[in-house]
Amino acid sequence: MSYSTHFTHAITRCPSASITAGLRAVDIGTPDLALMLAHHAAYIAVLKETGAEVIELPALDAYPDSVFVEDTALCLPQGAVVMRPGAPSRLGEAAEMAPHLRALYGQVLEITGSDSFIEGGDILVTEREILVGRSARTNTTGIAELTRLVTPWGHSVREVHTPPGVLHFKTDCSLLDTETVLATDRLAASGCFDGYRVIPVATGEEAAANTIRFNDVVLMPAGFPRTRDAIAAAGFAVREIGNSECAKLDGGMSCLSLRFTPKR
Ligand code: CIR
Repeated sequence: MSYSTHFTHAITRCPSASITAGLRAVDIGTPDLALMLAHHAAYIAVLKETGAEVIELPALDAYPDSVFVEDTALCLPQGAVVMRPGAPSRLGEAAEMAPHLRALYGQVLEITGSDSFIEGGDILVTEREILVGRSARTNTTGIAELTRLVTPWGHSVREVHTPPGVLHFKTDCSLLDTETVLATDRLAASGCFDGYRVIPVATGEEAAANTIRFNDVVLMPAGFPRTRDAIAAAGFAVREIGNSECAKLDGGMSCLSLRFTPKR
């Protein structure tokens, strides 16, 4: 089974009432907690439908963005690496995640360098390599430290670029199967997916790029019919999830979970 698409476990965290103070590049409105909770529940239900065990962590009021658990860690078959988020208000979220990973994994490493910054949203794991996009949240020092940690596990890391003005590398792409990525034209134009099959996100639907392949389904944000049809036409089972509230905080499908098969 492919470790980049198939998982026995996921970790999520309930959105907190403090989500209204979450980070955002542009203020397009305050997220509605009740609606976000409903979307979050639908998301978790689909993960569970695939047979995975979902560990649902309680809300953390002290961290408005803590629902976006993906940024706190990188989970690989051999172990997990606790990240060092580049957003100062999010640094403490990684330490909150570490004990939950230690309970599941035999090996949990940490990014520790005071100059190292790296968030999970900038990391795309494919079956052959780990792509890490430099961004406003992830720097070369952080990428170099990650590389040192995961090379002994047999992984190769490739540093790539996140398009200017885009929060994370995976804001603009996702892995659909071991050879296929969904990507915006502005990202694919950089050539970073040469050698992969690329399904382009429909023009004007760039916010649909952040999907997740989770076991036999692709979860994608609702409201992007041309991209949905393109993914379905390529043979994937698509499940649409409301994402209007997370989108106000630049969040999408991948941000809401850590997906992995832990090894003891
Ligand atoms: C942030 O700016 O950090 C959050 N409002 C959104 C994080 C989204 N995470 C992700 O794409 N992995």
